Amino acid sequence: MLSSSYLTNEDMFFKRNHGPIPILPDPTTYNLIVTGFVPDSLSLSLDFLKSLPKYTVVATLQCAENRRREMSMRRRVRGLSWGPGAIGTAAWGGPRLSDVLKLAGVQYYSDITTRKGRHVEFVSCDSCKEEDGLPFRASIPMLHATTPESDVLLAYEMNGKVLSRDHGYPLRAIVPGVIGARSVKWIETIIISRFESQGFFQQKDYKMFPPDIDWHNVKWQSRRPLMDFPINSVICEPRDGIAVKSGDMVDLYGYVVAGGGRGIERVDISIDNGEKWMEALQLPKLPIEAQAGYEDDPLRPKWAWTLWQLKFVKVETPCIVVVKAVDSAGNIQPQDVDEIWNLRGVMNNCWYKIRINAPCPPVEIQLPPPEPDWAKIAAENEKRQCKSPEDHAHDKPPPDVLDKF
Ligand SMILES: Nc1nc2c(c(=O)[nH]1)N[C@H]1C(S)=C(S)[C@@H](COP(=O)(O)O)O[C@H]1N2
Ligand SMILES: [Mo]
Repeated sequence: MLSSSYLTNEDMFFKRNHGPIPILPDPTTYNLIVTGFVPDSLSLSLDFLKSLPKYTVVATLQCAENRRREMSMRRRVRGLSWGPGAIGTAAWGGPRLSDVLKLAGVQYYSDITTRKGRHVEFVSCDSCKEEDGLPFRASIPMLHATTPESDVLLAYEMNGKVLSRDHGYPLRAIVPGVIGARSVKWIETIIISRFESQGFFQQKDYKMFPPDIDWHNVKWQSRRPLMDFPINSVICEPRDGIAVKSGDMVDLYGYVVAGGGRGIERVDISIDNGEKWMEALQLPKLPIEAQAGYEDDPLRPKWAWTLWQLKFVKVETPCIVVVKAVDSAGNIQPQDVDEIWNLRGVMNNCWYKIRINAPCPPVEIQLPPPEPDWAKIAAENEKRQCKSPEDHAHDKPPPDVLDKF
């Protein structure tokens, strides 16, 4: 279903909440606080935020836990067992973070003379057990936050509608091209800080360790918080394990996504488990109705996935179908999940495979031999005036037969 429309409907859009959805702030009294190392602290009402220039950015939101299940099948990892559906694409609407920071006197990274404000932290109002009941928080570097081209939004709209409770009403950060954990929902405060967020999800989760590190020897401080998500591609249709007659055609559909605003160079498909490859067709980035605002730039939106297809593919079943993609920086997907296995089960982007089975051969049903109709046989024997078996007991073969032995 994910690959059936470019923008993901809300009812199909994944939700990832580390705590219960908070009681909604009253939109009439809600204020976004901007504070920390800023020349001017701000308190901004929702109406004021809506009066700022509104940008619509089509961006794919992807949890770093997407495809964790496949990683866990190789060697168990802790966490939710996500298939390839912890991803979705929406048109997000709201002011740019860089515009709001400008109002607080933060122009560019280099303008902050003391260089104290190096990170922009978003603080929510939910309550997460990992934070001992405190809110979810995350930060991005100042340069990322103040560069208008990075399209970081304070979104109050999703696919043209008011942001729903599940997705962060009244206001959430959207950090395009970056793992979902930095797109903080239900933002109450933005803190300009010298340090990156010290929150649990920035310091003790959403980091990637080498395959030989496990829970007994993990040193959380030794790794940086994950930001850009990797090049990733998935087959959405057909489903794993369907049965197709050998020599029949199948149509393949899926998504491909690159992190950090990188484009897609190629989507490779194999129907023989990676021996030979064909290139899939990348569908136009956006359906026409969603292209408003992007007419001048055919490469836009760089922040969203591309849907791909490869139709009329003749398969000799059973077979294994594989997809792997290359982004515009030449990054590729690793062949084997072992290369990227990590204890948190994040950033899984290994080759995506499905099996296509041959239909089971038809089973021939063996009917039991029919029971002889003894009454009928007896009646027929009667008609022929055959002797009963007992009557033959003392029969002797005719002499000419005996002679032959
Ligand atoms: N306040 C808050 N923001 C949050 C989270 C959360 O638990 N609390 N989860 C994060 C994670 S891990 C992801 S992947 C995305 C998911 O966004 P969605 O639920 O709108 O799909 O929200 C992020 N923002
Ligand atoms: Mo996430």
